[in-house]
Amino acid sequence: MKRMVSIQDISCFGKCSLTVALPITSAMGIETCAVPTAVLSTHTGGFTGYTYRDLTGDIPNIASHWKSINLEFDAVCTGYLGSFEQIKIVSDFFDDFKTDNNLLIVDPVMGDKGKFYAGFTHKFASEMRMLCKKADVILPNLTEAALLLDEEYVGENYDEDFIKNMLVKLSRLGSEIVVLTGVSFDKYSQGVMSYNRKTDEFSSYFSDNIPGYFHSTGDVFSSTLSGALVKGFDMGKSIKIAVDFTVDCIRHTLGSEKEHWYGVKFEECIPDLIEMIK
Ligand code: PXL
Repeated sequence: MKRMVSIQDISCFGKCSLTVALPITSAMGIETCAVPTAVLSTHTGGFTGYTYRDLTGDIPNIASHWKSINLEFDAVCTGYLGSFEQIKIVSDFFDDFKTDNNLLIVDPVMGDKGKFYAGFTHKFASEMRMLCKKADVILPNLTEAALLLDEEYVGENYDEDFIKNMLVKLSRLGSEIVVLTGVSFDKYSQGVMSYNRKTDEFSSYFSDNIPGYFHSTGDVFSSTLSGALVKGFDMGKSIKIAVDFTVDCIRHTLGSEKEHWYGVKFEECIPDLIEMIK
């Protein structure tokens, strides 16, 4: 059985981060171990008055206990990190658990639609570059890519050459593979473009562009992609599974966006995911 670690917050209500990663990767048949970076009563995307308990100090203790019982992982995946200080601690966690065969996957969660999520700063973005350097795979959206490269967010004003150039620059941060999400060259389709620095190859996969904003779809995508890679699917197939499942979850939520504005109804789509990985 494959085993991975997911390092991100637990938002008790709101369906993102760990409450998305655990059920999705478990459904894929992977033993997933959680390192919660913070406990929030809800996520920060549209709620006010949420509680926030920082767990930075717990992470090194969890790591040293796990080392003492010789735990090993097929992948270590990171998402929302709650504080600037956590990036360094997660970087030490990578050093503790990197092996010759496992994957370090970083989703540099910082913002979307050209804006930082609540509480994030340019200082955080520059520290995040350091974590991306250690990763095997990074999964930024276009906003996070611009922040990592310290460039202007261009909105929808880009073409394929611009994205390819961005992918190459992102790979120079240090990771072998870059998967850029939320790429759309026309109003009908949206998907991802990726670049492998070792083989110098680009690839892309697009699905239907569904108008609207759906919270936490980045977390659904990154959990599914990480799970598929851990299961042993190649990058192309893993991207296809992750995009198709994310779009499936969005379609399933259409029509109930009013009550379900805070996250997609991924739970009802889990049987489809199990079919996709058969
Ligand atoms: O989905 C990214 C995310 C994760 N965790 C928390 C968030 C967000 C985005 O808003 O607020 C706590």
